[in-house]
Amino acid sequence: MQKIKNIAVIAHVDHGKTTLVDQLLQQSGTYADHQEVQERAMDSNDIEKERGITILSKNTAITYGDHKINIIDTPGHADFGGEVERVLKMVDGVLLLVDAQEGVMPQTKFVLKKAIGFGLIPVVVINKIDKDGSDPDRVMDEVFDLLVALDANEEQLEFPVLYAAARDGYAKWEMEDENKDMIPLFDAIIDKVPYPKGSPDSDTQAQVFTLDSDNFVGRIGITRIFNGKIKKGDEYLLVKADGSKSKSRVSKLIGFKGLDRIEIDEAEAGDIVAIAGFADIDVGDSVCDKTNPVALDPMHVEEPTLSVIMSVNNGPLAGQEGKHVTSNKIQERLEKEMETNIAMRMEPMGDASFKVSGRGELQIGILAENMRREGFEFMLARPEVVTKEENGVKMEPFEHLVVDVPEEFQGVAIEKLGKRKANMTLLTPMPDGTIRLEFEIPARGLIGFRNEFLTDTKGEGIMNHSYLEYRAYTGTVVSRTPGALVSMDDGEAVAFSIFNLQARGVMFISPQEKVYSGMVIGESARPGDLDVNPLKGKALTNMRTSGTDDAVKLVTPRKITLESAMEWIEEDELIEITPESVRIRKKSLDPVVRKRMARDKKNAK
Ligand SMILES: Nc1nc2c(ncn2[C@@H]2O[C@H](COP(=O)(O)OP(=O)(O)OP(=O)(O)O)[C@@H](O)[C@H]2O)c(=O)[nH]1
Ligand SMILES: [Mg+2]
Repeated sequence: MQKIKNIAVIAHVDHGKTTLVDQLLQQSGTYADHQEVQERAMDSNDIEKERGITILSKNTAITYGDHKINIIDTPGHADFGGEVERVLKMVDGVLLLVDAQEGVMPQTKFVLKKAIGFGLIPVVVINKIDKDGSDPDRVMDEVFDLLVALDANEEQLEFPVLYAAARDGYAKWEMEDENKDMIPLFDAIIDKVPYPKGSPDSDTQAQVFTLDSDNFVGRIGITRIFNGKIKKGDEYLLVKADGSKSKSRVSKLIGFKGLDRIEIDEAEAGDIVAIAGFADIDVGDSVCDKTNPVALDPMHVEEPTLSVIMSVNNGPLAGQEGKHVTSNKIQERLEKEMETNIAMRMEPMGDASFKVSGRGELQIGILAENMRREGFEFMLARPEVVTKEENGVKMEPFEHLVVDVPEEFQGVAIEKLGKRKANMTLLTPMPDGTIRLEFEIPARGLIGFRNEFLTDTKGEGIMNHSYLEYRAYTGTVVSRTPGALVSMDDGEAVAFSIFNLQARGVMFISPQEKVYSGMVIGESARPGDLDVNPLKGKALTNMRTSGTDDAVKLVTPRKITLESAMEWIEEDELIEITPESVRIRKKSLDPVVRKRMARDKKNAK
């Protein structure tokens, strides 16, 4: 029987997980000599590469001595916490990375809490010790205190600790030790992570934790085998979360080796493999012995906390840029997403609209971004938190928020967050002279906050948050103050009008861009919406947009991205998303209707 170790690498966003996996791959000699490998090799999809973040957890395998180590790299961003939750059940140990300067952050708490809950003993890696501001002793204390706060048992409190600079390729047991290689970390994995339980001689039990597809064999389930064996060509019973069962033959069995996948004939308890041949295989399904099936517990991950209405684009420019624009196409795509993404939900709402729920704006934003890249066109409304009722009390999700600000911005940060119903729990002066403020805040209070915070702190503030728990509803929180500049006509924007409108606020559009009546073309400098005309053209004499002409200087417009729009919009606005454009519009394009609505709202107050 092969000696196997299964580990997941977990941490707050950017603490160096994927970089560490790079080094483990390289230093284990898993790559062939001539193999060219990119930095952060595990971040393989386009959006991951573009943004330098991990979105989907991915697995790889290395050999070290006579051991095989299966490693799952997980995302650190709070919105993808569901990925981490489901992966933790598949491993027997975790490497918990903590940035030697930033220390314990909101998502460190979230992932460690889950790991402790599964009974895992973390191998703590204090990473980035090469950084100037690093303070490994302080960070080590923070990790210990966190484990105590999470009710870790005695065994877990005796967690091993290493100090590392993943980027520079070394890890060591003591700060005084020489900076050499990753061998101490490999040894820690071999010594400290328990071997898989289960037996190859028992009846087969395996569980799917990720889906993949292959052009030749179709759907592939990446599975952890807990008991027994899986053999190519043999028949197994697939048991779904709802208890339904179906028999199929394994048409292809795939093992992992570094970034490669290799066809194998057999795998046994403890290993992680990919199987093909089950047409409707899903995340969470159990693959069982066909005569004596004992299904594993279906996977539970925390429920979504944020939802947004996605609907068919019905604006005047609809259908001009997208390939898939109908309600049917959108529904099909969303249903496909929900099969693999167990942290998200989708519900048709009628009227060609769907409620899509997830962990946060980024998770929903990434789905929307993927869809527009695939040629979809649709609209999104303002994100809303998912409330629920418990014993007759309305509950809403709360987040743990950490902001790091230079001292002079401490006052404004506390004041603004106070208005958003945040409750300060901790204030810590950091070694680099900044102040770390910690809060508990209703998730609602965070919608649209990032922008305001960055402006208030002149771009120097850093904020991080992560899901805490549901608590009693806290009443209204403030939202965006500035109104919108709304176009009152259809056509192409004219430089001269934009030039004149600049005094009224910040523009979102450039000359020649298509606009329509009811489209939001800028942020007003004052509260309350303003209908404006971006088409009023003086003849284009003596005017250029290239900036070479002194006659008209246009300020660069603020770029509207999918995520900045989700942060910015109000309840009566929508984002129009196509493969080529992201526009903001009023829900009601008719100015008369809007006026009436505004008046009714005012009267209601
Ligand atoms: N100074 C320093 N920087 C590091 C070290 N390890 C990683 N980094 C940098 O930290 C940044 C984030 O690294 P990643 O490996 O993408 O971090 P991650 O934890 O995988 O991030 P997510 O998957 O998005 O949560 C990159 O710019 C790395 O080059 C280190 O040891 N020292
Ligand atoms: Mg990563």
